[in-house]
Amino acid sequence: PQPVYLEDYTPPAYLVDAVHLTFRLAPNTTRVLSRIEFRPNPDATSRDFFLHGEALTLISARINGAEIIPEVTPQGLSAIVPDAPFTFEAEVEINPEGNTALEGLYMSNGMYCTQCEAEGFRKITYYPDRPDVMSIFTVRIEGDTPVMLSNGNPTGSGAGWAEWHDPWPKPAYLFALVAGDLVAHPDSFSTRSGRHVDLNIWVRPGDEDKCAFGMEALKKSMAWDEEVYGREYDLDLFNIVAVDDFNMGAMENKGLNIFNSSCVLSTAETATDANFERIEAIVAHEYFHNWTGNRITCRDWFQLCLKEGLTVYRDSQFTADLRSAPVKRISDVIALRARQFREDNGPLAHPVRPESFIEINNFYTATVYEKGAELIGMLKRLVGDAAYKEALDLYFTRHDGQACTIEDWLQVFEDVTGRDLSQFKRWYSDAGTPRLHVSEEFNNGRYTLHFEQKTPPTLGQEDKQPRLIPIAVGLLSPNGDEVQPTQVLEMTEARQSFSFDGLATRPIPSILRDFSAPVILERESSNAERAFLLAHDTDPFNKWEAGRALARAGLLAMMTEGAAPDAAYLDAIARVARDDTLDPAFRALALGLPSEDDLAQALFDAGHIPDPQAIWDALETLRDTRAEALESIAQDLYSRYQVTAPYRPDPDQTGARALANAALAMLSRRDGGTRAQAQYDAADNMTQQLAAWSCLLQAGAGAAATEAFYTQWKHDRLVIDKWFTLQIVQTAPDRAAEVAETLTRHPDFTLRNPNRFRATLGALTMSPAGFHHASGRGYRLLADMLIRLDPLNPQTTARMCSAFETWRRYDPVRQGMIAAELDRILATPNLSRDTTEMVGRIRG
Ligand code: HT7
Ligand code: ZN
Repeated sequence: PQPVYLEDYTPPAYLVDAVHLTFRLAPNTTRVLSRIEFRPNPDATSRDFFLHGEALTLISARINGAEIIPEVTPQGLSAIVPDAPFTFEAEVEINPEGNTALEGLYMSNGMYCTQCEAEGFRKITYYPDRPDVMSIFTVRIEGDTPVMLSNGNPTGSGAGWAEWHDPWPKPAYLFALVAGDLVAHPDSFSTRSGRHVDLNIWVRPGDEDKCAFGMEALKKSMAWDEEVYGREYDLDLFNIVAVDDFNMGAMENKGLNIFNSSCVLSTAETATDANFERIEAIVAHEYFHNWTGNRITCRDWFQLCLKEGLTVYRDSQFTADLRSAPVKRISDVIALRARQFREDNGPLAHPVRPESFIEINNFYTATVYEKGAELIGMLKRLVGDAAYKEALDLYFTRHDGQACTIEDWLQVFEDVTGRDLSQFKRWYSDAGTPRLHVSEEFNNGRYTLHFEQKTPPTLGQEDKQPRLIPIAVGLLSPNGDEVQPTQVLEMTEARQSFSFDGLATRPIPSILRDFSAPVILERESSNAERAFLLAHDTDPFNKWEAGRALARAGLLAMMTEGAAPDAAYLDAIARVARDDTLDPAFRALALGLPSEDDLAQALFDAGHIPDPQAIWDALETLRDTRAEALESIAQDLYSRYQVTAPYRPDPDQTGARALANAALAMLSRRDGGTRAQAQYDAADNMTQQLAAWSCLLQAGAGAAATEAFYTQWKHDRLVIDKWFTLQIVQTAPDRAAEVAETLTRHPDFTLRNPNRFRATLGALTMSPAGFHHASGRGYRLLADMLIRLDPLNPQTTARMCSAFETWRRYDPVRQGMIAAELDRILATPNLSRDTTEMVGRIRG
């Protein structure tokens, strides 16, 4: 397959004024009748008429009522058409039941549903399946299911049929249809201009009691978008449907969002605090797309970050407003480093706006989403809150109803501020994470920070020009007072210095506060200074960062110098744990340790070959030592932070449970799991039950709970996903692959459900010491399963291949084993385009 290039963009030859679709639903033989009103695009450079279409059986086609015999290939249909507006009609047959790729129209547990982003509509009917062709959709559904839904507003229904009309022009990727035996959890919302909106969450019968939290999240999102961005909802109806078999989290189809059931269904008994928070964020994310994505969409898929980066940024703001802003920022940076920095540092590195792709589904990445969101945050920091608001207002009025580019986005900021943002644009075009080196000097009351920025070469981008980096800096005096409040330095050169005058003593700098730019900060520091910042920094992010750096330095010394666990770290972290003035959720985060992957990269950067088992051993030693050193603190926290009130997934209770369960994890290393067993037996919610079971497994005392958990929850797919995952992540490295392999033979394991595949194989890759075990069994198992999954579901297969992306940092034996597995995958006959592209890029 040939790559597509951003620079080759040409406008569509024909525009679509209206499209009428009729679906005659049948599991294996659904008929789709289309009537599409085309008109030549005055801006086009060609008059060739081509409609995308894949896996369709063409029954008939007509132009202006006259039957035609078009030229049909596996990619689509071409025909000779009039040089004036015309009507194109077609009838095609498709097979939803046989569609295991979960793209286009497919069936999940007897329910018909669609997934059209990015290029799935072409599996439903012949159409110009590109986001810059926006049209008004009218849909008729015929079938024998009780509920039949599509986008927009219902316009009529009767026995065996329903009709829908969406008044807002949209690209085909936002089309949706759902039909099945569904029940609604209804509610309503009044917009600030007084529009009454009916809201529903549609679920399978039996799941009605799992919708209340998602519905509250939806109403909060609607109110927040009005208040913060001035954006109102624009239809009389907003539907959400929960689907069990889904490739990703959720999809923002106009007026008919479709959700992976794991991202919307919840009860106290079945979902953890983390699940609740994720559900709230995803409901918000999809809702926010109504303006950033749907009303203003992307001109082409290279512009994906235009909607995704902005919408991730908006959902982060929403969570920060509703919950704790510092805790949200720290959690986001942990995730950014774990997924995006890792991607940017390996063979899958690509710009936030890629310049070419073979399969667009492979570019729904942490770089496009999370780094894309970081770019919005940097812009806001650079122009200030007021100008950001003005620019967004201008964006919404200027581009409503359009398919836009990153140039359009940056232009509104330039117009509002008068700034030239051409240097900032490099953040969109250049791959790789900049390394920001800093050294300092103090002379006669003048303190100077010398910065140097360098971005390592990435494939096809050898030399990188300096970027505009906003660096938020504060200064502390040695007694802990802040002598320079946060100031944003704008670095534009490869090397640049900034001075602060009038200082009585050499200050301690707090650099990159709030993680003001997605860079790797390189600075010589001492453990004493890290402990000082952990104790005194007024910036919560850098306070947490100092603790993390202290832990990492200690772990690296253990691995490279055979040092004992660092007493300075144990001391400093004990002080944080005991400090009741600090938010419990912050303290729980501070008690976290660098991940195995994080340490592997740190070792690699320091010139060592990381040994996954040695990393795991060092972490275990530190955890054991810390459990001993902090035992009485842990006892105190565990008893004081028990939540006795009825379960609520709110920030206060969530923070208290996080801290108490961090304490339980320490205590279980001392008491063999006695307290964890008591918590397991008494738990009335999943957060407490899962935390307790996890501690029991860790303490080697989890067998009874493992059995009891399965017996209690075997009827609930989402909870059983947790059962698969936890057993694997809590198994010691030498047996993790074996346990995962055994679970792939469990009767509840299936390749047809992406959640279950991720719960099992994804869990193995989340345990680096197990996945990278010297036996190579982890690599073999993953490759075997990817080869089996690929013919069924290429999208999920390709995404999971990224487990191999860090392979070049390991020793020659591991590299040899991984290369052999990658080659085995690549040699598989009929390997999908998705997986071929991913494995090819990883293999290099
Ligand atoms: N815009 C959506 C991205 C998406 C997707 C979702 C579900 C299944 C397949 C998908 N392909 C692309 C989700 C979002 O970012 O909101
Ligand atoms: Zn999105």
